[in-house]
Amino acid sequence: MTATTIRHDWTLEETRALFLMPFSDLIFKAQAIHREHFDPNEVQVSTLLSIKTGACPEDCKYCPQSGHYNTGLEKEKLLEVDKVLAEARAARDKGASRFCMGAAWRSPTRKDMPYVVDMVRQVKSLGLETCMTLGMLEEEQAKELADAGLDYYNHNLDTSEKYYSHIITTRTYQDRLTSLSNVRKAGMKVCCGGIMGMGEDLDDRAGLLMQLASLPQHPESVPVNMLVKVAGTPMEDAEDLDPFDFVRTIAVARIMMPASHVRLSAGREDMNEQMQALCFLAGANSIFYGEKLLTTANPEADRDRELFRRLGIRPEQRETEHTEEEREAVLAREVEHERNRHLFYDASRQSA
Ligand code: SAM
Ligand code: DTB
Ligand code: SF4
Repeated sequence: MTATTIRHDWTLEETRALFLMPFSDLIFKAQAIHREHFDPNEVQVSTLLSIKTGACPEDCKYCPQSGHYNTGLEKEKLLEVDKVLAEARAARDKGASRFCMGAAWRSPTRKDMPYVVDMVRQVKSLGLETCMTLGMLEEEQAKELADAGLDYYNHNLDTSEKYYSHIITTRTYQDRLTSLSNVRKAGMKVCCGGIMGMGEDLDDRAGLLMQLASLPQHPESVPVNMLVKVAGTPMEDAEDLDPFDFVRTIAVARIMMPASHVRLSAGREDMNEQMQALCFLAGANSIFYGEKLLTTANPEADRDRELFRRLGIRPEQRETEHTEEEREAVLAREVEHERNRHLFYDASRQSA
């Protein structure tokens, strides 16, 4: 069987027509395309950590971390690298292949950069794939992160261009596209998707997927989030989206971006197992694993392990599986790095 061609020229009419297909036909089509590109019984597993929580200057109406709303969230400073490393090790030992670090920033400042660059280097040296989501990025910043070994950068478009101003006013759609382009220019992989259930209509869901599929290169990872309604945000009473419309969004994403990982992202805590199984059937092949997303709850790891067992799903192995020799080299690099860090800190203490 020849694999479906990767297209970048989907029209709104074509995308809308996919959304309007009879449900069974849509799922069948998505699953058939899924099987051309992926093992249908493998799901990629990432773990998330909030490295800087709350007090964000942006006004994203869905977000518990925006400083514009009172959500009762305890704000935190940028975590120390050692704490991040301990969490990354624990995630790796529980089976995550990618570690995603998120900060409640509009964009990283000049002062923040050396810290996050150090984090990338050290998390990477554990043999994990690395991902960060730090807000908007300048070209130079993207390059610095790429040079440190950052594999993925997450920056979502969130919704259609048409609906965007109902959700965020402190930065534009174009700002987001520019950051995405900077990430690509620096040679990193792109993780970009959106949120469903924010009061958008079918054309907005279609418009978002069309934007993503018309990027010069499809994002390697497409997170499809179901809105987590957090008390205190303007979206706390948003009307529930029909769960089948969420599944349809996953199926259409799979059809339009056949070679990308589609992530069943936020919102799983409020979904039953049958709904999650439908999402996998529609072509989702990535999840966040671990009890917490950034600030809100995610299913317990045990529950996910049990779900995978019941569905016969295996966690996807890291893209670059390490041989014993490579693992030793990674370990040696880690030890060397630790040693250098201590020498550096000892020296700076002596000169202080
Ligand atoms: N501040 C950075 C930014 O906005 O790019 C990074 C962190 S931000 C929390 C990452 C993404 O989380 C957002 O783009 C949004 O898609 C998702 N998100 C935030 N709050 C959410 C919620 N309540 N429900 C679902 N997704 C949410
Ligand atoms: C994405 O699309 N979803 C994740 C990740 N990228 C960074 C974040 C979801 C956050 C949900 C709300 C919270 O836990 O604060
Ligand atoms: Fe800030 Fe990101 Fe939340 Fe928007 S989504 S308020 S930029 S943390």
